Amino acid sequence: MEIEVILGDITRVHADAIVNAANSSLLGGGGVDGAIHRAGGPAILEACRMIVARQGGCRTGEAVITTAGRLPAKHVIHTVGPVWHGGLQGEPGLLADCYRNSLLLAEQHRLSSIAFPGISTGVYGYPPREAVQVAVGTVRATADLLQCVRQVIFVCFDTASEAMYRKRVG
Ligand code: AR6
Repeated sequence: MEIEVILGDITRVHADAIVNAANSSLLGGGGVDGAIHRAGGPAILEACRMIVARQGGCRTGEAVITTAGRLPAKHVIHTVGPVWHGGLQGEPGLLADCYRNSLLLAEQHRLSSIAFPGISTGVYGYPPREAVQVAVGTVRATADLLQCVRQVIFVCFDTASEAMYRKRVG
């Protein structure tokens, strides 16, 4: 599997799926979630509403897939990261679940490329360095289970997190 690190806006990434750092309502919010819904248009929210009607939202650590609307990506995988409460309330395991479940969902849909933002590292307050460790570690640990998914792209929104990812990815 190829792991790539880029600096930029995930809404502009041409991948089979981009991952959204959503909340459990799936009905939008700020940060990367707001940017994805703004750029992708109403089709994404409409698809999220159908999922909410069917299963009542999305729990922390889980992932669901929708259309990407007008985005250059083909699909959006929405996952809900943990809110950081100091690290002793299961946050690392829940963050790892987000990456693993997103990758497995991409695999189920036979997608070959997937782009991740730094889930939980914005308003949810997860310390970036620890989050990078979980992100890269979980992608590597899940690689053996994946046949279709060949390319994972970490999309960094600032140069500080880009440096952290590059150090880990090597
Ligand atoms: N492209 C790539 N990365 C981005 C972009 C972008 N366009 N915009 C922000 N980031 P956050 P969370 C980075 O707060 O912490 C929402 O309201 C940002 O710099 O978007 O998981 C949801 O609805 C940060 O590193 O997500 C939830 O309520 C990372 O994306 C809540 O925020 C994640 O920041 C989720 O909080």
